[in-house]
Amino acid sequence: MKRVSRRSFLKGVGAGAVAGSALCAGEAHAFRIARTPEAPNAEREVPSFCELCFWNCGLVAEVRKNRVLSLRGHPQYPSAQGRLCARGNAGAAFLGDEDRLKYPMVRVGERGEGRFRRVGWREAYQTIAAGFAKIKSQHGAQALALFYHGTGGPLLRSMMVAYGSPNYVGPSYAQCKGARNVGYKITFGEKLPSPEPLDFEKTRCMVFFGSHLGENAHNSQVQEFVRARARGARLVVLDPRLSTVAQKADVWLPVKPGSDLAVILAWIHLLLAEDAHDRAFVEKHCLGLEELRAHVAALTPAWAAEQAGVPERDLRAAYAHIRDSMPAVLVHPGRHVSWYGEADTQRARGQAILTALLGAWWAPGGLYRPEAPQVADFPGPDYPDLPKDVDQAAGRFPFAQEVTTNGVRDATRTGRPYPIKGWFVHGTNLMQSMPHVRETREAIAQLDLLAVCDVQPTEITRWADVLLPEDLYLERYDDLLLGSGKAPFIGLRQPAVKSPHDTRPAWRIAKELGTELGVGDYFAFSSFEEYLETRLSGSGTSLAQLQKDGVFLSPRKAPLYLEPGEEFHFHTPSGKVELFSPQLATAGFDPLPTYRPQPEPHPGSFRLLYGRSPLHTFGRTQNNPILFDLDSGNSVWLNPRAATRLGVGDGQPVLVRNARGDETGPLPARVTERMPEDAIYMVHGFGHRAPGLTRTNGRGGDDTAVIESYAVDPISGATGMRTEFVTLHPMATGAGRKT
Ligand SMILES: Nc1nc2c(c(=O)[nH]1)N[C@H]1C(S)=C(S)[C@@H](COP(=O)(O)OP(=O)(O)OC[C@H]3O[C@@H](n4cnc5c(=O)[nH]c(N)nc54)[C@H](O)[C@@H]3O)O[C@H]1N2
Ligand SMILES: Nc1nc2c(c(=O)[nH]1)N[C@H]1C(S)=C(S)[C@@H](COP(=O)(O)OP(=O)(O)OC[C@H]3O[C@@H](n4cnc5c(=O)[nH]c(N)nc54)[C@H](O)[C@@H]3O)O[C@H]1N2
Ligand code: SF4
Ligand SMILES: [Mo]
Repeated sequence: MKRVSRRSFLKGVGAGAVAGSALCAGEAHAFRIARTPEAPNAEREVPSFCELCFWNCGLVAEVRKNRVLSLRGHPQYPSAQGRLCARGNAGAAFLGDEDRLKYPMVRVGERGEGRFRRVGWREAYQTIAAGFAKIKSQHGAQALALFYHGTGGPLLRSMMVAYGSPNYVGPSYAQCKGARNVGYKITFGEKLPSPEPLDFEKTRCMVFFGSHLGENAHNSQVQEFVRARARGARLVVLDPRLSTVAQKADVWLPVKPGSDLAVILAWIHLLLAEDAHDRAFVEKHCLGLEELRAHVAALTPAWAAEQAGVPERDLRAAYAHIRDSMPAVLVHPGRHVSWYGEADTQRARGQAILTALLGAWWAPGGLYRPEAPQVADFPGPDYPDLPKDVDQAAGRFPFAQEVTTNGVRDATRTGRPYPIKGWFVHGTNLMQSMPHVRETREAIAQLDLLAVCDVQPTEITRWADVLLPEDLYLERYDDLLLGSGKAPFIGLRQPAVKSPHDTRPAWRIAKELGTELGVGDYFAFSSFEEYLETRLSGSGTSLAQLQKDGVFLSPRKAPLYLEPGEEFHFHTPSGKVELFSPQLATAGFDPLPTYRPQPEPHPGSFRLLYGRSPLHTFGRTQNNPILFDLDSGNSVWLNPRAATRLGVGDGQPVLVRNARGDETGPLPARVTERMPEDAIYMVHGFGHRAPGLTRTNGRGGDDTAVIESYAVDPISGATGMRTEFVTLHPMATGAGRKT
């Protein structure tokens, strides 16, 4: 086993007894950056924050010369609490990786072929600026779109907005938490921030729908969950798969995929039937109790148990835990919720309504009231009036809070409601993060210009016309981190080391390319230190202080909880918590969440479910030398009876195929009772088809490669992606892997 070999390897390093020749490439690399007892001492410590996922934990880098010796969690950062997760710990291994992007390039071969010529930054900028100017003159600035995900994105967004484009989009909305934010906004008038404002400290009962903590390794959330559980807080988990967190639950409900709402409605039925809901909160703050009561009258536990395929007594036992813990019940709103389309906003509505009835909104042990710190804007000209974005122009997604990646992709493919001809892609690998890869390719084929800014040669970079290499997060400044939570905080990203290559940070690209595009006035700072210092004026801290401390905890202004009886105007049309939603009714949607079962897979096929490895983030860490060494491929989780029917043994290589014939794999079957019979499960992010990622290329399977059917939620615009049915095809054990 890899893990064992690595552990013994590290022990060997400690004893100074490992022969380099005995190591695989990943281990050898790990050795170069591992902190060993013989390693030299650090010359300095640089506080900053992690970018390997968007929890953005504070870190402290131990640095000697131009080398990061180790990373550790920042003790004062609320998101880190003194620790980094495995991914964060391994971050420094990216720095010396020969696979990283090293200089700007322009395409010489066909798009998608990955053949490029090295150029200077000036030529790269001029090529993009000329392409964008041509598109703007022919089609208007709305024909340009920015896809972004990461801390560098907002400055590039300023550049695009200044240039006149309204189409800036991220997969973190439409492929992640969009439907949740819309569901909570419709109900409470507030979307939920990241980190989610979950009061683990005071909770008596936690309820998770999916939310596979421990595999989902959001650092402080995992630590707080562990402390809550150790303190005796109860735990209810709904998940068709026996996830890591489900294994720790008081009650695990192995619901049929997509049936969570039936269970929620039955719990609401019980709360109202027993008159156990928080009457004071509901009377003072909520709209539509009587409509809700009528709506759930027939939705009994027996009905829900049947719909969800779980024992009624377990559903009732879970309810009893919840009721007996009121109001200190933490109903996790979920994060990756783009599962089944419209049902996702409706499920989020169900979770929000349950939270309201429990009196757990802005209440101890439920959801607390988050607060973000205040900083100044950097002064600049007013932004131009923007044309309608593609979704507004098409009159779709009336409740969407952001423009959708899928909306921009559709407009690019079809030219409707208007053509999109240029994309700037920063920090998102659209080939893996958006379902239906063929549609992404069709869209790219319509582009006059595709510029990509990345740090490593992932799939999307192969399609670029111009490829800009960014500094790694340990080498650059970024905009301030405005951390929301119990304690609002300001975090600083600052360089720990200097890039050894011809790479640049996003802020500099925004300023320099912006200048080339004629919008340099928006970036009128002579250094990024000046920009940061200006933004920090009046914030209670300074750049010098942040450079030293890394983080500033600013005092809260509003109380953490809503006081019983306190007047509060919710930001909904009625000013109340809308259990019944008149605005959904007006727009033609169910004003109360209505459960509709998901279709069952055809005989012989499986619903494809997916999730996280604690050792990887999406598709961005598989090639990291240390993380590759620790977890170098995924498997297909499959129920033993299904495996017997197919004649698949544990560990046997299989291909995963959809109805269209798209395939991924081979990857080993993991035959386990932890799966239901009609679904399979894969960790997302493997199965790379990018030769430049020399370690991970071709390893494992890519769920996205076989997700063709996806369900667009007409309310939020998000794409449900657990709607794909696939078949499994065993291969002879030891079959070679496809490249
Ligand atoms: N290590 C690591 N941690 C991460 C990330 C990462 O890439 N790596 N990414 C971060 C990001 S951006 C996000 S959005 C989150 C995503 O992580 P979560 O928000 O936890 O994602 P979910 O989709 O809720 O969880 C996946 C679980 O849902 C279960 N599931 C599938 N279908 C259903 C269903 O119909 N009902 C129920 N109740 N469960 C179902 C699956 O079996 C699986 O256990 O993770 C974050 N944390
Ligand atoms: N099938 C399927 N699709 C999914 C998901 C899933 O579980 N299954 N998860 C969804 C979720 S929850 C989310 S949030 C999205 C995530 O979607 P993405 O954010 O697109 O995630 P990645 O695939 O990791 O792509 C990240 C890209 O950014 C690059 N990168 C990393 N660091 C930097 C940096 O510092 N600067 C720059 N410029 N580039 C950088 C990486 O090399 C990589 O090319 O995917 C969504 N799509
Ligand atoms: S959870 Fe892990 S990968 Fe994410 S920011 Fe924190 S340390 Fe980095
Ligand atoms: Mo996400």
